[in-house]
Amino acid sequence: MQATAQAQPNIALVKYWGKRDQSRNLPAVPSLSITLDTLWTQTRVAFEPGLEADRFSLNGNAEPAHLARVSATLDRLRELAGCGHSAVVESVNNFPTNAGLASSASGFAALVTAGCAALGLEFGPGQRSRLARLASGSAARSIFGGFVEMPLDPHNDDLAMSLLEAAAWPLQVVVAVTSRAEKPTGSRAGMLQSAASADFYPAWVETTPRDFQQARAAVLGRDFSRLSEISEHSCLKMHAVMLSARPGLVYWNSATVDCLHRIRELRRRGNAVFFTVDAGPQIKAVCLPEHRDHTARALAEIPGVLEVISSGLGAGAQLLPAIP
Ligand code: 2P0
Repeated sequence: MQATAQAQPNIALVKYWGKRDQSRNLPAVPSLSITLDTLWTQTRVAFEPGLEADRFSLNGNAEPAHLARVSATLDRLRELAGCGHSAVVESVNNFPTNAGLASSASGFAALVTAGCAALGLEFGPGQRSRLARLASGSAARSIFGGFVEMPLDPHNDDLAMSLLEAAAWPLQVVVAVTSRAEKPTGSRAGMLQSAASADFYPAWVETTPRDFQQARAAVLGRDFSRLSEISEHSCLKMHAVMLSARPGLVYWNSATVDCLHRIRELRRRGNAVFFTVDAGPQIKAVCLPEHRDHTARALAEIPGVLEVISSGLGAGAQLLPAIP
């Protein structure tokens, strides 16, 4: 009754921000993402008869703050499997947690994949994506590799699905880490605050389906320049919504802004690169492979950039062999 799985974070190029149904955790807007390969979460789940309550550790430390969401996800799996045992969940991230690097995406995708296997639930990626979405909207996308879309489904619960395999358009991502601190406002709280108070939120919900369709077409047509334009627009529009909340949500620091300008300068000088920023201060530069090293060097030189991590596009969540 144990299994270990690995999942990678994904970076949204058309962002998910806001929910149309909180209890079913359904997004207010469609989203499109790329799954990374260098950053990962590995999670071992072991259901143990006689254990009094679930236990959760991250990087070797007990994490009571995250236990409720982990247990809620395990409860859904236990119900499906007819199992009453509590579980020990041990997770390891090889990147900063809760700092805008999509750790909840890789974390819950790995948890669902390992938890299903440990309980003998032989679910395909669609069913696991649905379970992951209930835990965290972006986690639904990390079940899949490469380019992933999550359209809105007006009749059913939304499911993420593969749009294009990683090998079909092997973009690179350079992540500039500008802070390792946990962000002050988590995504879930930030989304609720935005929906409740941001003047720009209705425009966001109205216009994102158009951005999604255009980004989808750009990916299928391998049109980097069009994808750059739409992705930067979606990112900046999401941050405009955050800034227009009351109180305004400012996830950037000065290095974030310096990186953003540097990436636009690199593009003006002929590099195929664009930026995106999530609910945190890290900058992600998405580029063609031949422009990766130059981009990484340029971002590493910016004061306030603590670390630069390069990644290709990777696979979806998968089981790992048991550690002997
Ligand atoms: C995204 N983010 O599309 C956007 C961009 C953050 C900024 O999806 O409430 O942690 O668990 O469904 O998945 C982060 O949202 O939120 C997120 P919940 P989640 O990647």
